[in-house]
Amino acid sequence: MDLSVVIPVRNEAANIAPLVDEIRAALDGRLDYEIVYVDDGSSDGTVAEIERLQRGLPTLRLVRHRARAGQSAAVRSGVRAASAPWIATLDGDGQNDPADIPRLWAMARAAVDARHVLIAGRRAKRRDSAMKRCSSRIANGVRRRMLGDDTPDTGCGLKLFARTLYLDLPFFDHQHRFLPALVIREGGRVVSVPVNHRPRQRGTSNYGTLDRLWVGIVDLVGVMWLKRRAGRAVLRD
Ligand SMILES: Nc1nc2c(ncn2[C@@H]2O[C@H](COP(=O)(O)OP(=O)(O)O)[C@@H](O)[C@H]2O)c(=O)[nH]1
Ligand SMILES: [Mg+2]
Repeated sequence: MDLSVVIPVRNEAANIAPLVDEIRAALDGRLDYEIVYVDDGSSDGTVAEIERLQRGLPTLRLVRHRARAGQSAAVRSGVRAASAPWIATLDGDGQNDPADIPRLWAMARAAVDARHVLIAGRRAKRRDSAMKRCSSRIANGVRRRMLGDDTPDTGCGLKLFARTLYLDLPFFDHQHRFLPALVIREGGRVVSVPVNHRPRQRGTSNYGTLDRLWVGIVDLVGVMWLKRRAGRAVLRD
């Protein structure tokens, strides 16, 4: 198997079937892949919908958390459960376009140090509310300056990386918003790629704006500390 597409979901019942169709349209016949949904205590029938689709699609997998642990914990559980050495993450609400995955895959395959590279989607034309776009632009600017991660958009859910690279990273809640800085801290590098972005068609966002602001500041200080205390060892050949 080449690739595991890991999708964290919370209350995305109406988005499961359309997204699975799009992933199949983008990857069938091109890659040997599986889809790994990670559900976090959804209450809207998300699990039943995935189980319904599993009957016709053995490469569709479901990992479940007993209680809500958050988007980052869901990504982590999905990567841990993944069968393939390469991972593509995708939001489950249809805002990320699976048609972009083959291009990220080709870039990873072309990189000499591919196992140490994070291919990060950059939402070229962001399709969110003005409030979200504005707060995200400010957050990206501050984070980029404070962490020097040279990544214009770390919040895009579409990313591709080696499973081993991700599992080496320190974990904390909301880690998924700091993957570029954490990969660079491990001696890796980040390639930002312009990708499509679409408005959410169904369901509602799991996030407000201010709830991410406060925890974002605390985490930023935390990652600055992690970076300062990296003490990374480079093995002698
Ligand atoms: N498992 C899990 N997934 C989550 C959680 N919060 C958000 N997600 C998923 O993460 C993706 C992005 O979240 P979304 O609500 O669209 O955030 P937004 O795009 O920033 O408004 C979607 O697939 C959500 O279902 C959570 O607490 N647990
Ligand atoms: Mg969304």
